[in-house]
Amino acid sequence: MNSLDELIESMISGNRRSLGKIITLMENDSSSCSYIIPKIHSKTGKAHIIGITGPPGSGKSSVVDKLISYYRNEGLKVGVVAIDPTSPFTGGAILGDRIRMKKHYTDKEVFIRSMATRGSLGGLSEATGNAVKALDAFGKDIIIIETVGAGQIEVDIVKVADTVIVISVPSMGDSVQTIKAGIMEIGDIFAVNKADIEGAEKCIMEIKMMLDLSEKKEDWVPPIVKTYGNLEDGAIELYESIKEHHNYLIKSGHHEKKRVIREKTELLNILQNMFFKNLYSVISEIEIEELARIIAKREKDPYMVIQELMPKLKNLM
Ligand SMILES: Nc1nc2c(ncn2[C@@H]2O[C@H](COP(=O)(O)OP(=O)(O)OP(=O)(O)O)[C@@H](O)[C@H]2O)c(=O)[nH]1
Ligand SMILES: [Mg+2]
Repeated sequence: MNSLDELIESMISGNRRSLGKIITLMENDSSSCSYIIPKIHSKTGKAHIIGITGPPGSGKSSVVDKLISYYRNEGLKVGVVAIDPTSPFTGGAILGDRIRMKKHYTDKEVFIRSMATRGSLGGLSEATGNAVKALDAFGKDIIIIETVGAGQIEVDIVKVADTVIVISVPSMGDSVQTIKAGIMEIGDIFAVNKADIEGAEKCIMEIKMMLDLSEKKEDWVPPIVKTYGNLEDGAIELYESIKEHHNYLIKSGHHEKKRVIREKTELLNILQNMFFKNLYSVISEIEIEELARIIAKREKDPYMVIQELMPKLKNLM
């Protein structure tokens, strides 16, 4: 048994430090995934994965902190993956997570992991997905992903979730416009946080209007709930809605469907990465550049070039 096997086994048997190490390993060295994932895959699939996204400083961590408390009262084990935004407004997000979820950091059944977006762009949704897998295999019942709703990468990240919560806050002028269209579409539940601030009703109305305009994809009507991230019991309605959504997913069969879609995406990603990596083992980048030059000079077209490469490409796998 090698040391990685020992690490995996130690993680599965409940060692938190090993869990942290496994997540780091998969984050920094994607080739380790092809060794780790096969050993943990059969132990995953049990957790309810919740994605929570919204503008910087909208109170995501504060709301997550409240949700953790409700789940812990139920005796459920919770994992959190908080994506540290590169946003200049919230440079100290990791510190923010620590402060906001302070009381849970000492709870052995809560595992909070912050991930930096810096440097790992592109691979971030993959790294998040792998961290979720590790937490799932570790035995977490609830896994929450917190990410700033800023662009396509964030949309990809929360797509891993069974239930997606989109947070907005009042008094941002045209609040809803700040929610990117792509994010609006993936919301299963909309939370208006800082509902103690003036303008909460207006914010709800705006979201409702946006939802009425958007094409309904399922028979689930996304509820819009108020949350108070600064109050002890400020996210009870959200917590209830998450439960309702989970029940809906299971009963309607959408749970299974969503998971198949997710596995399909992952499978295609792995295949794509694999083909690409192997591509450079059968044809060098210099050769590709040379071919590009020929195509640019109109001596050949891309399809002709690929046809000629076929004998080499057959060795790709
Ligand atoms: N008035 C009011 N303040 C709130 C509420 N919820 C959170 N806050 C405050 O808003 C600030 C930001 O809260 P966070 O929970 O760190 O927000 P976040 O969205 O996680 O922030 P980033 O992760 O940095 O994007 C903190 O000062 C909170 O105390 C609320 O319901 N009402
Ligand atoms: Mg936060």
